[in-house]
Amino acid sequence: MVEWSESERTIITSIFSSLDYDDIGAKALCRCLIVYPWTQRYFGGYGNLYNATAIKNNPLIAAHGTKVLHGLDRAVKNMDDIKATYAELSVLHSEKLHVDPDNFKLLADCLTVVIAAKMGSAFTAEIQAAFQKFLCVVVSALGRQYH
Ligand code: HNI
Repeated sequence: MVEWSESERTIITSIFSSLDYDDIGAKALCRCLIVYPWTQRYFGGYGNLYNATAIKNNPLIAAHGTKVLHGLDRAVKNMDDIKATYAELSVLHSEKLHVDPDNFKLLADCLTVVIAAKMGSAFTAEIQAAFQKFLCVVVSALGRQYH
């Protein structure tokens, strides 16, 4: 089981409590689709993804970015059992959506970049370490039901 210090818990909760889900969610998903274009293959029904401008202006992508970020709320609220919290979501991504689990890490890294850009110098090394630890646990939990 993953151990969390009080300071890590405080950092994670405070990042999410002040988060603009629409802005950050859309930016993180857009960045992932632009920087790692092969991730676009899962969004074939989302309309125009022709280039970076099209992706950034696509309202379906923006809405899905918000949804993914809200998916992370569940991990924030259940930090001591992220594995069980994501069991169902992992099955969905594996068996129904057939998302390659390597992509979870790519999206997690895009989210880190977007949050770091937003927070600027407030994104200290300590905050980065806690945030990346959190996302690492999320990525691992989402990949648990793959076999
Ligand atoms: Ni993901 C659906 C959360 C990474 C492709 N995804 C969801 C839903 C949540 C979610 C929540 C909605 C489930 C439902 O409807 O019950 N996804 C997350 C989280 C991460 C993640 C927390 C990682 C941080 N998903 C990814 C990645 C991809 C991805 C990396 C592909 C590159 N997800 C999808 C697709 C759907 C999806 C595709 C279905 C979308 C739809 O329109 O139905």
